[in-house]
Parts: sequence; C-alpha cells; structure tokens
Amino acid sequence: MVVLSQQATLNELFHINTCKPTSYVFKGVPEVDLSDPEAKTLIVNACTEFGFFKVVNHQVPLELITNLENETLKFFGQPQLEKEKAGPPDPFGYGSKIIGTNGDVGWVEYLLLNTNPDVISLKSLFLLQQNTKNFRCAAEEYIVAVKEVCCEVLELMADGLRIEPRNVFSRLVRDERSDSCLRVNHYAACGELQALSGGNLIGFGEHTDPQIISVLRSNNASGLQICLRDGTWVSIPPDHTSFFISVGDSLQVITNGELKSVKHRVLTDTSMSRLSMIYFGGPPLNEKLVPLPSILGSKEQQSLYKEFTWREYKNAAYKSKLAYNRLSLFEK
Ligand code: GA4
Repeated sequence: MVVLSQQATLNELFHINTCKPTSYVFKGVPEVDLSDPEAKTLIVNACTEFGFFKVVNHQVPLELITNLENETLKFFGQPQLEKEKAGPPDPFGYGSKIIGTNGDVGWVEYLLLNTNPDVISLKSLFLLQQNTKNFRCAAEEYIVAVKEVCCEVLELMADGLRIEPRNVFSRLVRDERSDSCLRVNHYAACGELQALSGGNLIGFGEHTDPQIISVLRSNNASGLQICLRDGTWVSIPPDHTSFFISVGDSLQVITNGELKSVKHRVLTDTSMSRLSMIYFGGPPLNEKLVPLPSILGSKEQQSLYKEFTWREYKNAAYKSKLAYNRLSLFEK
C-alpha cells in the first residue's frame, strides 16, 4: 500500500524524467596527479578526448572538504519549511526539484551560491544569518581552496596547449569580478521509487556547463554520468578523495572548439544519498568570449563563433532548457 506522503512523492515523480537503465561503468576516466611533470599533457589530452578528468593529489585537506559536507548535510537535514526560507532560487538560494526556470525538474534539492561577495542575492541573505554562520565559514574556506585547484588546472592547460601567458584562462577566474558560483546538490536515495518509476530516475538532467570549467567533489554515491564523444552514456565511479573536472562551454569558445564541453547528468542511487559540491569557474560578466588569437593563429583558423560577452551567453543559457545546445545560438 502506498502511504499518503509517498503518494505525494509519486505525483511529483510523475513529472521527473527517467532514462533507460545503463550500467556501463567507465574505467577509463583520465587521472591527473597535479605534481606529475606530465600533468599538462595529460590534462590537454583528457580535455580533447573527453572534456572530463579526475584530479588526484590536489593538496586540499580532506578535513576542509568534509567540514563543508557536514554543514551541508545539516542544512539539508532541516525541516522543509526551514530550508525554503533560503528559496526559491533567483537563481541563488535553495531549490527543490525545480531546476532553472524553463520547466526542468529532477530528483534533487540544492543550494546555489554566488562566490562573489559583492553580489548577494536576497534569497541567500538567509544563509548569512547567525544560524548558518558555520555553513558560510565552511563554504568560504572551501571556495578559496577549490578556486586554487581550478586555477592551477587552467594554468597547466595553458602550458599544455603552449599558450602564453600561462594565466590566459585562470585570470578570468582570479579576476575579482569573476562570475563564479558554488552549487551543492543533494540527491536523496530513491529506494523503491526507482522501481515504481520504471527506469533510472533523473536527478539532474543532461546538460553542459556554461562556464569555463567546473570542479566537482562528491561523496561515494554513484550517479554521475558523462556522454562520450560517440554519444554513449557511461557511469563515473565515485571517488570522494578526488575532484572531477569538466570543460564548460566558455572554454570551448575561447579555444575555438579545440577543447569541447562535456555533456553530463546525474541519475539517482537507490541505496545511498549523493551529495555533490561543484565550483563553476566563470569569467567576469563583461568579458568578451572570443577564441584566443594564439589558437587561431597557430592553425590559421577562423573563429567558429560570433562575438559575445559572458553576460550575453549567461542570459541566453538561463532562458534555455537544460538539455538545449546553447552554443548553437552563437555559432557562425
Ligand atoms: C548548469 C550549470 C550550473 O549548475 C548552473 C545551472 C543553471 C541553474 O541551475 O539555474 C541552469 C543550467 C546551469 C544551464 C541552463 C539553465 C541555467 C539551469 C537551466 C535550465 C547554475 C548554471 O550556471 O547553468
């Protein structure tokens, strides 16, 4: 018998998509040790082939990571009404099941935070209150550390592509006006709902990230899948000690398509809640996204894209559905 609360959940589920069960666990995720002298080459190869790789030996203390993880779990463990004081997302703040404003839904609840302290959304003001002080401190500490990993990876990437200066990419994220954000996603274990829904329940539907690069850390629950260049979806084995890096659309533009963004999605785990924290490294809003002259020059290429700013791209992205190929609007 389905009890009332479960009935409500089932009604919600009715709107959440499922996909064909896939069980192909990908063993070939490139692994990059940041202290390896070959790291720059491994990063470029991984970005060209997959737009995705794993960073090990990153020097971010596990304690700092688990501190934010614990604070986040405390936040998500509160009664629904309490959490909703930090929502609905505008796009920052707390959201549940509804992703963006264009009809996407998923089996997920989340907090989206701007990492630039000058841009405090009204909704996230709640998070600045006294009772969320520990959360805020943990998030601030985490952001400093993860931004460093992000910039180090971007600098190695420039080295690997033989582009100078080596901060061509990282300067966009280091800029004090950088439009970066932090997202924490909580995918509750879906248990028997999975079977009732008749397929794999979608936690977060397929999409590419609009920013330059994304740095993801999750607990040891499965769920993340990436789409390989041949269109096959594969599951990424979780690893709570490492960071997973994905190429975003903006990096694809700046490298004139040499590095391509990676389509990814999250399916829910039936037995274990998944918690992920993602840092999205973005450029300042007024930054023009154009292919680097050194990339165009080295191969005598024409730009594949029209000229536009990150603000224009972001606005277009936020008006689109998750799975939409947003870059197509800006191709020549
Ligand atoms: C995907 C990457 C980031 O999570 C995000 C997402 C944003 C949101 O959740 O509000 C978007 C999505 C993301 C791309 C298309 C639009 C906007 C939801 C959505 C349907 C915060 C971002 O920057 O773009």
